[in-house]
Amino acid sequence: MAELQRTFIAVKPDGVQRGLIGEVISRFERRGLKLVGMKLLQVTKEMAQTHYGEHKGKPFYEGLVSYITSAPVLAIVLEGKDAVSLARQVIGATNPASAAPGTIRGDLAIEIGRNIVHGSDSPESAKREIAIFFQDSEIISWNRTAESWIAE
Ligand code: DAT
Ligand code: MG
Repeated sequence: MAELQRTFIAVKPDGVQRGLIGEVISRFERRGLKLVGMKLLQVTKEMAQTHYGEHKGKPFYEGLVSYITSAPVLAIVLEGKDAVSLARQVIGATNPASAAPGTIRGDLAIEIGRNIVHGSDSPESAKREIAIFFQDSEIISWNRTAESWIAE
């Protein structure tokens, strides 16, 4: 039985600057994932370092932190059965150059350092990342009347 999960998604500065916010949200909505949290924010260096802590020390780490803090980010929480892996499927492979057509990165990007969108890689990462970006009170539990047409 699929597990009800929440996942953290971010439209990164390149996606915001390129006017792709609507396009990205639309893909998750159309897939059937439910939006339960969303806000535009300027990510601080401290938040970026916490969020990307697992990559500290890697050659791309400093560039990654400066990229993610370079312009506003749209932070999103999605909910649904197996939401974490479903959202990763919608996003596509980390490097857009090898991401499948039909995915966000495969359709809209070409380089790994400008891959438009972040998605949590596990339910544990999702919990950790959501806590960096959202207060509990900013996550809205709501009843979607179309639910039974999306999931049995
Ligand atoms: P993902 O964003 O698909 O979860 P990740 O967690 O491995 O990928 O890496 C986080 C981000 O860091 C990724 O979206 C882009 C950047 N990145 C990862 N590997 C990289 C590399 N080899 N060179 C440059 N940037 C990289
Ligand atoms: Mg990751």
